[in-house]
Amino acid sequence: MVDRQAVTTALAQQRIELPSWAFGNSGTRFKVFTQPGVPRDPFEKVADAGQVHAFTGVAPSIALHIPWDSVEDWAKLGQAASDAGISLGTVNANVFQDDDYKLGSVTNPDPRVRRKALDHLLACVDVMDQTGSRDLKLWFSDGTNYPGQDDIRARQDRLAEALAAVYARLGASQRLILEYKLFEPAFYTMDVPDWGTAYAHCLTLGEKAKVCVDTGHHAPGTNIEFIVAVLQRAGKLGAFDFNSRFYADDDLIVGAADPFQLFRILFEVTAAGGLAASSEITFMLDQCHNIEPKIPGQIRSVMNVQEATAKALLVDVDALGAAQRAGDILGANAVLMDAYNTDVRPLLAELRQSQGLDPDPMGAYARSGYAERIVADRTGGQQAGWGA
Ligand code: LRH
Ligand code: MN
Ligand code: MN
Repeated sequence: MVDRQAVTTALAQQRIELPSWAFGNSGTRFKVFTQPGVPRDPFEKVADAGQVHAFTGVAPSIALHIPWDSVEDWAKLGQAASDAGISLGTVNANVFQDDDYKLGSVTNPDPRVRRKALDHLLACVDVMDQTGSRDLKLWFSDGTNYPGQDDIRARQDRLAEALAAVYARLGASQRLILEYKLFEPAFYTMDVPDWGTAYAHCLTLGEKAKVCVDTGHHAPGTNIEFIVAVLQRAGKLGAFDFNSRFYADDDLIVGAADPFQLFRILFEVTAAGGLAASSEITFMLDQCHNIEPKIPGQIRSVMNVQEATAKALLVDVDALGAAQRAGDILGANAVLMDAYNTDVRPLLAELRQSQGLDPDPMGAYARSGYAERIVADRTGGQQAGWGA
């Protein structure tokens, strides 16, 4: 039997972190479509993220990307976040937008470039000291395009050296979260292409190093929930970057392309206790809204994660365990599918009402007039970060 009260409590405690870059203009390498009313600076991104939290109640922090979100006075940005009802979250480093990094950042054959990249990563920890952020998320665009271009093992050595230096700089409650990506921008080798490489580095580094699973960073057909289960079992699942993909790193709204996959991932997480208050997993979105409006895009994303989580929590794990022990293949599968096929929207609407929120976050935001206000007040919106 599923304990409905426990499901509601778990859903009420869920925390989803929003990416600052979801609020800025973005696009593909072909075209960035600008939208009226988008933020002109990090303060306005924080304000917009606050709206997503105000209408959903489960998105109380915003991840920053440095230098896209660099400000003179971090305390002032922290204050703006708290005024908007949220806090500053994960710091994402950026060593992928500089001509110097053509042959890599921390894995570059040139020691001068490696030093420059490492200095940026260390500066990001300085930022964390000021923002109070727990996590430093590292994604490296480093890799090679042609066989023989560079020494694969030497690049791993350089990577390990940089990671060790960053790790040594972390405070007692700070963590290093290493993100992997199969391909792009490098096409022959990426230096951190998969969870195995990320895991191996994190294992060497120690307890404060964990892996980030970006759902868009796998080959088509990859069983992501299996990766999640293995990492979580090893105590090495530090964060998710949630998004949807049809082809590659599409960064579409999470749960839009394949809601069943999102359910399967969240079932592994919840079954292993990953939603508990003591859980060390950060549930972050990593998306852009190239053609759809951004704040509603984020609200929809948060709701999609909530719906998949609710379904995952509704799995009758006792019945599932009994069927599994009995070797009842179809029975076990039916238990899982029963939960997936449940319409959880009324349950979530009730939860919101009990929290003093509108049961319909999308409608409530549309009615709030905020979208019209920012269009009137803001001119010359900022690009999300890349391609500018
Ligand atoms: C790389 C990535 C990484 C970056 C973000 C903007 O594809 O997923 O997390 O920081 O996109
Ligand atoms: Mn990512
Ligand atoms: Mn990505």
